[in-house]
Amino acid sequence: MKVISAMAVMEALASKFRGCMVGALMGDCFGAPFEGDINISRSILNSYFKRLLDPDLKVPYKQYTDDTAMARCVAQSLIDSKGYNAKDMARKFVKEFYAEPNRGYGSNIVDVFAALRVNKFSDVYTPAGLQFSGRGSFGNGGAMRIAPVALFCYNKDDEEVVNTAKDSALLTHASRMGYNGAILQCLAVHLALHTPFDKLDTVNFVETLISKMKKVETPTEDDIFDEGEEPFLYVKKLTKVLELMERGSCVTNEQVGEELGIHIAAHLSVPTAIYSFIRATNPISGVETDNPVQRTLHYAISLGGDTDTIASMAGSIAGAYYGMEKVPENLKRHCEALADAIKQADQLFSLVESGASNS
Ligand code: R7I
Ligand code: MG
Ligand code: MG
Repeated sequence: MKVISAMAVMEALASKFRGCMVGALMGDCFGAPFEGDINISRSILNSYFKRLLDPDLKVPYKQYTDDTAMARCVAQSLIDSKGYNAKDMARKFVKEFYAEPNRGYGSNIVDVFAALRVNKFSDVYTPAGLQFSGRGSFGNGGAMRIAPVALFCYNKDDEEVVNTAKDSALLTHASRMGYNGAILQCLAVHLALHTPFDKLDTVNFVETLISKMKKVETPTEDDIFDEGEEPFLYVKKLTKVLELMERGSCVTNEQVGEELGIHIAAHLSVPTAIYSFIRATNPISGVETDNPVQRTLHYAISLGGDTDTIASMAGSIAGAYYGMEKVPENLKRHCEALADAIKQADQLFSLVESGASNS
């Protein structure tokens, strides 16, 4: 029997932390130029990636957008505070936004930043609650930035993963659809981190997420559902993911768009990102690469719509599962602030390794 040393196990985990942060960054940087496009041809994307992979190519960095700008704040806040600190995280979001407002933020979240600035962080949750006539935003902004929470909570139980994901999302996204999307994305990254490379059973992966989301979405007596809002929305979406998986490689981009969504709403993008990760565990017709991380990004972007966010969320799950070894060197070097993503991944890993994140 092969004996794996404790050191090798820790190295593999550190690689998963890096892969997660870098996968998220790559999805954002490489997906951003296509945001809003519909059904992008696989051959265009083959040329796009082939060009980037050329070791001699010298071009400006692909810039990151709000997805990464906010994920960097989440990571830095967890690192600085050694835990979730609502006021610190909100302050970092607002400072970051006013320093660089042109990163493609959602059109409504900027009102939350303005209100937080006015109330001087005396009440960090109320501004998000007032969005959309008091229902809160269902945008995917809470989910797109959640990967560092999954890393920080590596050793925590589901209840703490869920609570930390929910609280951090509530700073900007008070709608159940918005924060539950963040919870699902966080659970998916967390599960990918805990799944050793080569031990992935894709059906089991989704079924595990379904059983976790069943608990999360069980209504309490205080829950009020708006007209048209379904209970167990994410459980239903994940069940649809299982159905698409059963249909195999004949599922078209149009069908994914219709049945799961490619939209900025969390419920129309988080399940799509999970499906992209799973679909790309096998070769995909027309996608010219043997590398599973690149395949995940390529496939997620090819779906169109909210490409930066869906590719970023899919990339963070893929990176958390495959680890940094599978991230193509010649791709990642084109991302703005790559070194920061690696540094934050290492700092989060150190917190987990030292036990500082357990206090
Ligand atoms: O969720 P959020 O941070 O936006 C993230 C998206 C990502 O794709 C980023 O890459 C960036 O492009 O934006 O920002 P919000 O402003 O809270 O939500 C985004 C959008 O979702 C809003 O501007 C609305 O168009 C829509 N939306 C809603 N529309 C109707 N009713 C969110 N909630 C509602 C709602 O309750
Ligand atoms: Mg963006
Ligand atoms: Mg987006």
